[in-house]
Amino acid sequence: MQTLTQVLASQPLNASLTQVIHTLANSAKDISSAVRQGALAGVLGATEQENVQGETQKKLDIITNDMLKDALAQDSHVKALASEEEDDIVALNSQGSYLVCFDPLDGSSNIDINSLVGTIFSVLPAPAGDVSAKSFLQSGRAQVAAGYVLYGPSTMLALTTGHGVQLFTLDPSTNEFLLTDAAMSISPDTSEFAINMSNQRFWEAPMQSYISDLLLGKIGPRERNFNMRWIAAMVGDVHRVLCRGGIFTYPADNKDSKKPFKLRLMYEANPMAFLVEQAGGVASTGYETILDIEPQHIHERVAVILGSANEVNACLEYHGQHYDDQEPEC
Ligand code: AFP
Repeated sequence: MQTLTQVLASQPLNASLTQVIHTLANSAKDISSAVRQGALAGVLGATEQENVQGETQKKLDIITNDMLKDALAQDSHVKALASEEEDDIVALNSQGSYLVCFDPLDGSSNIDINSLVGTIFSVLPAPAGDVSAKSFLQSGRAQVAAGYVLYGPSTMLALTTGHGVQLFTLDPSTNEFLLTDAAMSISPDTSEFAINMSNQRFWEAPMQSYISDLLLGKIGPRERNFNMRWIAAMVGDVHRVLCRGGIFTYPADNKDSKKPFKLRLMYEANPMAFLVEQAGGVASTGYETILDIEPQHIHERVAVILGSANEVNACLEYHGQHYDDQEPEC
């Protein structure tokens, strides 16, 4: 089996980007050990702190954020980072060629129940000159690499540099990431959807009718039954979609008028959309392609509908009907 080093060497990447990917992968190995320690290392539970999202930070959120920050600070190719757990960007090496956005521990509310969590990362080119939050405001199309590390029964790295999606499994005996799928591909059709159904009454009309038609199954307009899965960690749900197809969505909702969207663009939606498109899938907000969004803020949130191309397009047709009738709610 090929190692991560061998696979990266076979791709047309410059040495500095290869180094940044190795820095992220090596830091993820350390995070994997910390997550596996869990209660034994006294790292479960919450702190008294809140992050910029207004969410109580779990101990491991902070520990893993600091591990990634320290690792990236030592990589001369990284000019700055943006993290879900950091209010503002963190300037690192002024001569660096890359910016890194990450969610250090996605799904952290799963930590205390020993369920799936992961690290999501996105690598952007660093503009010349002084770095600021504005430097990060590039569309997802500008990403030069993206991926996630899933801390599950196996620790797995899914990576794209724009040459398809490669999946690696961490070999505990050598602590090496070994290639276990050279070209992940999302089946165009699916009968499996992932959504947090408890928000149903708050969704916009197009999503209400799309999901209710799925639930009607054989007796409804889709004329087949559907299954549902919800891991409450995007990294786990997207991994399932990459492995066996499916549609994952966290749509707009009016539960809190000040926060119509849940998922963050820069370090959740964009990296996952890059992976999904590279694997032959589709990633949309319902009204625009995620990778084409011009970000306005490093912690911007968006609606996400991604996965099997034909099923996402079926969902978008419902939005198209709604969209044709009136301007989409912003
Ligand atoms: P946490 O990291 O706070 O657990 O949130 C995870 C997440 O951002 C994303 O990974 C999940 O898909 C989504 O939130 C789950 O949201 P619900 O808790 O509303 O189901």
